[in-house]
Amino acid sequence: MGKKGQLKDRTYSAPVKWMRGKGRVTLQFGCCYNYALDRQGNPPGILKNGAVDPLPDLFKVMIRRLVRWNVLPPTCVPDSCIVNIYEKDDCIPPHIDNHDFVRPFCTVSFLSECEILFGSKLTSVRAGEFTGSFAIALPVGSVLVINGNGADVAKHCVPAVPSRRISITFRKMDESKQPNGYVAEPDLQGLEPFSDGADTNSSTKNNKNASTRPIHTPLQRPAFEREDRVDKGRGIIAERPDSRYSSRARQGPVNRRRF
Ligand SMILES: O=C(O)CCC(=O)C(=O)O
Repeated sequence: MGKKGQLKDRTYSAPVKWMRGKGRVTLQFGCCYNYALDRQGNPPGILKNGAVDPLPDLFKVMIRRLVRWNVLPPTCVPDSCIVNIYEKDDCIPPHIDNHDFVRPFCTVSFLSECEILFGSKLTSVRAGEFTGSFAIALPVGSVLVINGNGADVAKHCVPAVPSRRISITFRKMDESKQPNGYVAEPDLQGLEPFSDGADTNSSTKNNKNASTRPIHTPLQRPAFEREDRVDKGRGIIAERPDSRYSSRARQGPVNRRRF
């Protein structure tokens, strides 16, 4: 749809692949932001007037689950996201997510596993390859929550990926940074996390006629609730959907390794 021009101006972006590691395709929903100063002189951050499409319904389903399953707090219900489409050897260079977005935020991984690298100093060793102090695996279907020092002190990057991969990074905008004319999504308001054993679905709580059938049945519980990997000191929480996928978190210098 992006290629066919069926999306708003700033939703789809496909930079020219002028060297290894460059050229990741992105789709932005809810708002458009710059990683760096652009040709029009807009500084890094959320553009006040960038025309993008609203969050697709399926992404709103994911957001509701992220909050109801306690992955993100109800104070940080995402209202925007970026989809990164990496072909083999594409990367995302070291960065700290702009403070136009509140913390925590999270990224969900699809199609293939790769690693994300964290460190206050991430060094480029050659096109698409970096060294840093901490690497964490991002298995298919995993959710990585980034908060605290992991979001604000350490930079992060995804070095050149071994094969096609898609990630969706969900973030909530700082209210003062919302684009002009922004209208909050009505179906993302009033979300509350489930509490164990109770049906705290807000539509059930607020609507006396709503079904009282518990919707938090064992089958619907996410398997990864039992498989969390938490590194709260660094502000990084990784959750994986099941144990089929390997999980590795490395500490200490990661030297001249291809990630
Ligand atoms: O692809 C990823 O998992 C990370 C994406 C990311 O860092 C970003 O969108 O700012």
